[in-house]
Amino acid sequence: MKLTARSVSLVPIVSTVAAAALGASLIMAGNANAATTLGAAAQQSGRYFGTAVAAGRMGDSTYMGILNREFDMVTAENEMKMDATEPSQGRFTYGNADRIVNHARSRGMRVRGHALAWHSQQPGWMQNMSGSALRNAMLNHVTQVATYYRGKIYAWDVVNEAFADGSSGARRDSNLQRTGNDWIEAAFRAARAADPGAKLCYNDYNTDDWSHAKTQAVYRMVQDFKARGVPIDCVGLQSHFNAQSPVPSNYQTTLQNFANLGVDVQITELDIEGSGSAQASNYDRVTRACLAVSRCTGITVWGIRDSDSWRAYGTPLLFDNNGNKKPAYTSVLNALNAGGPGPTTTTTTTTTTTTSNGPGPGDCTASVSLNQWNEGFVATIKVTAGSSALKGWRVTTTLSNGTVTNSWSANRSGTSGTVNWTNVDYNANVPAGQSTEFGFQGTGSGSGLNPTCSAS
Ligand code: G2I
Repeated sequence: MKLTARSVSLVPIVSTVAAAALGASLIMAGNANAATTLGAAAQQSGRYFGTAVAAGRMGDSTYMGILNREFDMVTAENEMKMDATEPSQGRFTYGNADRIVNHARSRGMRVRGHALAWHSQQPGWMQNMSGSALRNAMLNHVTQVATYYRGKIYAWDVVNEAFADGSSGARRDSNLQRTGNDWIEAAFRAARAADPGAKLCYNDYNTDDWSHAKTQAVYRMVQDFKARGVPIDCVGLQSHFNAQSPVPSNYQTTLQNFANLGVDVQITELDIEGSGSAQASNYDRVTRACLAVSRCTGITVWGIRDSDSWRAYGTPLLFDNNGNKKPAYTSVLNALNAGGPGPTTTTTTTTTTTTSNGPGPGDCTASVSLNQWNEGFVATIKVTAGSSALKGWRVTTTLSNGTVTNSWSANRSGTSGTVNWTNVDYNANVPAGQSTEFGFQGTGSGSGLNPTCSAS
């Protein structure tokens, strides 16, 4: 970065503060402080950059190296779908999903859950069901899976691809749709009850062009849900683009219009067929559109290398088959580094406070991780045993300006002011040095919780 004569000559006529700001902006323009990975670059504006991960590729060191280096959000490509998690009715299997979730969380990446209810990739037993039996089976599936992952998922695609393509603006016909038009809101309510801390999204494709009937239909559903208090927090635009379905010129308008309904918007499965500078420029446009919309909270690409893609023939991703960065990668990184306003109506702050309770056996400490937005918060409290195992524990929190509306994995007394929490049966025993977590959701502010822990 060169300081030009023009910028130097400005210094004497601006205040010290302005001069400092000028210096900072020049440094940014010269990219001296630019982030060098997608996740870090997205974080500069409070956003995330994610990818789809396939459990079957987790033994591939090139794949894992790129995943661990570049991304801070993960979506299981197939492993959390209905056929994977409930292969026979009432028998839930989470092995492959857990491998992905545990890897992500151990690396500090967050997880988007995909997907709780969908007409596709249903297990065989569900494909043959109808009516109230199917409705109940679907709701049970949503409840069980969202409960199993409670506290671990940033956002769930609660319902995926429920609208028809083409000009009808109608719901897609499916066995789920035939259980009644309210199946979508029923799924959202079940998901909220099961995991009140997760953002709940409706996710679809071909909803990128504002003028399309399908986009308009999804918009009207979200508008209706917001008006009637159906719990929905976000809309996912899959954004699979190619020559037949290019990045629309009104893409940013679409993102903004959804956001204006009072939901977050996420680009959930981005891939753009093509190569070279044409592909790079399309990726640049999509990234900039998200950055220009304050409630566009993050972007996920649908795979890592071209060869990992569901449509590898279209070379639609940011890394080539050998794991090398493509021009598209550089354009996304540069666009992210150029920044944009962070989410305004939803600010996520994570604060950790640790309070110890003196030396000796049976002690514990408690720390809080707080996700605060304008109207409310979710607090996750971690209880860690001291030098000997806990057989039961009690945590006290202070809620000066907030009220608890929901809690999980602990017994509670009180909803505001001093609120006391004790273990439930299954998390009473905590081995020495190990931790367990409980959580709660509230309205107002969750700051100043200052948890203290004692053995009981
Ligand atoms: O089709 C692209 C995406 C559209 N939106 C929803 C996403 O969930 C969907 O992902 C794709 C996966 O990328 C594919 O990997 O969903 C496909 C199925 O709908 C996935 O394909 C399936 C194959 O159809 C199966 O034959 C295969 O066993 O992947 C499975 C696991 O490799």
